[in-house]
Amino acid sequence: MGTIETWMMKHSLLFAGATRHPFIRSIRDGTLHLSAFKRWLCCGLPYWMVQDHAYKEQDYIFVSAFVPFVASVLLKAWKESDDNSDMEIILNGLATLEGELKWFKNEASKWGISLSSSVPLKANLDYCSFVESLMSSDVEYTVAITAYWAIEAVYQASYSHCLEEDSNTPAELKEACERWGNDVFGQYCFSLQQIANRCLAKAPDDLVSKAEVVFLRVLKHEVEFWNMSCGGT
Ligand code: HMH
Repeated sequence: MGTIETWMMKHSLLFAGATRHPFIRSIRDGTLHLSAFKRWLCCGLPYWMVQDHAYKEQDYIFVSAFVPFVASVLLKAWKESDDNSDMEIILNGLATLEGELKWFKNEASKWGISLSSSVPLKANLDYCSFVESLMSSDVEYTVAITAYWAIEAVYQASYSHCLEEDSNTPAELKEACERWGNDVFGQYCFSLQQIANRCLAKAPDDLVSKAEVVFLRVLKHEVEFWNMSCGGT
């Protein structure tokens, strides 16, 4: 059993808190208010895509902070990894994010979302600052790859839950759920988990502890992101 699996057992309640949030439950049981979905969508939209309309809107920055973060993980893999295939895997993730950005833009127009009327929300800002802090060259590859895995894994586990046989997810939300809930993305998250496990197995105890703290902070930020999507701040 790898370090990640150990943490998943140790922190199973916290992981469930992030992946079985009321927001996700309400998608799954078909009771989500569409305004909440739109809010989530707005919040997930990339910053650069709406610069013309809403230059200072914070709602849109998560994915745009996440893309350079993944690029920073790629850079660290090149410098610090002992396995060449890590770079290919991370590069693949970056390429997928391009499609994600396009999808967000398309969804926004589909749902008639006005990008210029969004309000900056604190939870998103806080999450983005956290992601930005992880881009620093002082953050070790082991810690960064763990964070990358955790950020993706929460979405994968959350949205795949909405696609299970007994779910009642409304047809119009299925496409969104499939973005992160599909098996290929599940496999991708598993490959990130294996990289993280390999790095953690070689890391000294203090670095493993640092990565564990980062994992828990990702869970906390994800919960706050869902809270915000439900109508909080
Ligand atoms: C808030 N967490 C959030 N947004 C995302 N798009 C992901 C994780 C994964 O891509």
